Amino acid sequence: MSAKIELNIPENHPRYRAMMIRHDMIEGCHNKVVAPAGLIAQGRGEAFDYLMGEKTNSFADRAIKAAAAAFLLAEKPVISVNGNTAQLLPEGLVKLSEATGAPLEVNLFYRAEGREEAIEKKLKDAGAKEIYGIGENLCATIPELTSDRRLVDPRGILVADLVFVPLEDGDRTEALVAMGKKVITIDLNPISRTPRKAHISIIDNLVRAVPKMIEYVNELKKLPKSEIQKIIDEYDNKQVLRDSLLKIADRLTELSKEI
Ligand code: PTJ
Repeated sequence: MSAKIELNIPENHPRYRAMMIRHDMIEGCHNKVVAPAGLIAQGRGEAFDYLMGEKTNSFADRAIKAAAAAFLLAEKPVISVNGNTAQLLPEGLVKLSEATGAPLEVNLFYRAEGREEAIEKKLKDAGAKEIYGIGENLCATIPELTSDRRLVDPRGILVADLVFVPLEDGDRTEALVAMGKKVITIDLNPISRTPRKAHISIIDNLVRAVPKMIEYVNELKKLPKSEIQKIIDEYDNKQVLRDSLLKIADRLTELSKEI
């Protein structure tokens, strides 16, 4: 099967961007960066994005700001990268890593031959210099986990005090929280176990949230530590989750009136 898809989507199509991303993900699947199940995950994300108006809502903005603050106060932050995130926003992940000083660590749920290398190449092409979690460096385990996500880099996730796990499955989030680590996630599905278990849950699309997070990191860097700490102290993750569900409910009510 050819990896190239002939696209004929007019730029004025109302869902042009989402459709281009969809096809880029399919391309990523042919190139082994994205797991086949990653396409299903992308579709689920798209559905929730659609329900929330395909924009960064104020509850997501609050979480993005708190996440930026948490990165700045962490001693050993790490950015966990899976196939979907590597395909969706490789340059964004590299820039976030540079802005925060947090290394990128590849951590996969679906380990298949060639995937690790394909993701490493994707990140290196985007400018990454060092990537954790590759080859022989994948030699530590998280004992609380049984999936392949248990394999980690002893310099990264194993010893991190903060782990950023965008587009994650619930098991590892729970395990990382149980290990005493601060966990930040991005997940468009507020009902999913990951955002319910994480400390900071960004209910937004990765492609919008990460660039915004980089902006906040660069802005907050100029503040004294006490003010950065205040942002975290005042942050309420449960309220963010509630607001995101209410947003979906309100939007459905509005839409029902238009019919
Ligand atoms: O590359 P691997 O092998 O590590 O596998 C990665 C996937 C994503 C396939 C794996 O972690 C998985 O199966 O994840 P889940 O359990 O499907 O969860 C992914 C979550 O991300 C879902 O709740 C989606 O709604 C959400 N999601 C998908 N696309 C986006 C998103 N959230 C934010 N932005 C997106 N673009």
